[in-house]
Amino acid sequence: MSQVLPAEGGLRRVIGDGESLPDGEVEGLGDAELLALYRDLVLLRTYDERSVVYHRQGRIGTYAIFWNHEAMQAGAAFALEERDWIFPSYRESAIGLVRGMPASTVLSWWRGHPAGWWNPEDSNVASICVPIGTHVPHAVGFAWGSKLKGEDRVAIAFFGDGATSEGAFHEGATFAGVTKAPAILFCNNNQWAISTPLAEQTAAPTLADKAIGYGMPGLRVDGCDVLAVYEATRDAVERARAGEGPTFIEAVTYRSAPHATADDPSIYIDPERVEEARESECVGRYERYLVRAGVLTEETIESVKNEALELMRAGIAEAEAEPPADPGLVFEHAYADPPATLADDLAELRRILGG
Ligand SMILES: Cc1ncc(C[n+]2csc(CCOP(=O)(O)OP(=O)(O)O)c2C)c(N)n1
Ligand SMILES: [Mg+2]
Repeated sequence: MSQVLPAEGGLRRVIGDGESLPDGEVEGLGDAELLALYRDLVLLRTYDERSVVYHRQGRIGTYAIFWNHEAMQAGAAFALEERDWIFPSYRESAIGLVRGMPASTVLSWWRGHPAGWWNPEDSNVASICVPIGTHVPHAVGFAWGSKLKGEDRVAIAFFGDGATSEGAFHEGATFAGVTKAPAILFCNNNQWAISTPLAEQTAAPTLADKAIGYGMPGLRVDGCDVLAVYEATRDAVERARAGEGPTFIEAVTYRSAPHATADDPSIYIDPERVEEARESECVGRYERYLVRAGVLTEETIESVKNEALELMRAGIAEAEAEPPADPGLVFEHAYADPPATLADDLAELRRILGG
């Protein structure tokens, strides 16, 4: 049996600071790939920033902000092939965009409209999981099933630091280790589970330390360094494809926006840490890296950002042009045998809504 070593200690890093910290390189990534990754980052950032505005304007519902989580999402997804499956949490709600999912679909999801219920098989992106950690066993089961069927597919589950305290995470990770499923357990360690800090989540020195208990390697990476995230995920994908089983990746960042639009973090978070995190946010960090490397010009920056903004404008227009959903859908799939009172309740709801 292969030996599983203790988790990595330090954080993997590729991008320098333009001063004392030198820039590294990722083997196999040419200018075209580096720019494609930049486009993905900007697309996600633009989606996120516009969504907060749309929420404030009352055009979408409560929204889980992922500002400064884009490097984890874009970097990890970039290491996958289209045939590989992504199991997102609410924090990765828009990750389908990097697979070509229309912005209107994700915006419709946040509008609570059925146009946001995508078919997972269209882009190999599972439904957004709101219960914490319950999609970890889904992803692992999917990966194990793919392995049994002889398919060459990897499944990645994204979840937070808080999810590692959940039973579902433990069950999924145990299963992944035992079945040697081609799965990647990708933990966005933003150090908060709403208002619960990491120190109250675990007494383990690092979350990656948990991996050895499940018989899988634990990698630790700077979650704001898109290239380091990409490289670590690529390593995990290679292991999975080689039949060596799952990998746990802990991507470390510090949550630098509210948990969601309904949250007021000022009463619990450390504002200095937030300021620090915002100063070295992941999109600007990669942008400066590419400019230093001579891969990105001011002109390209502007056109990539304008393209993303245009996509969002078209996306919200399309989402808002959807005819209102039938309120009966709320009840349609809830009961095999609807209680007698439900018809009256629905009639009352239709009356209130003026339908
Ligand atoms: C099973 C379950 N318990 C509680 C909640 C309420 N809840 C929503 S988000 C959240 C915090 C999760 O934190 P973390 O896993 O670190 O992910 P993050 O939001 O930081 O990305 C909690 C407890 C839930 N959605 N599901
Ligand atoms: Mg968290």
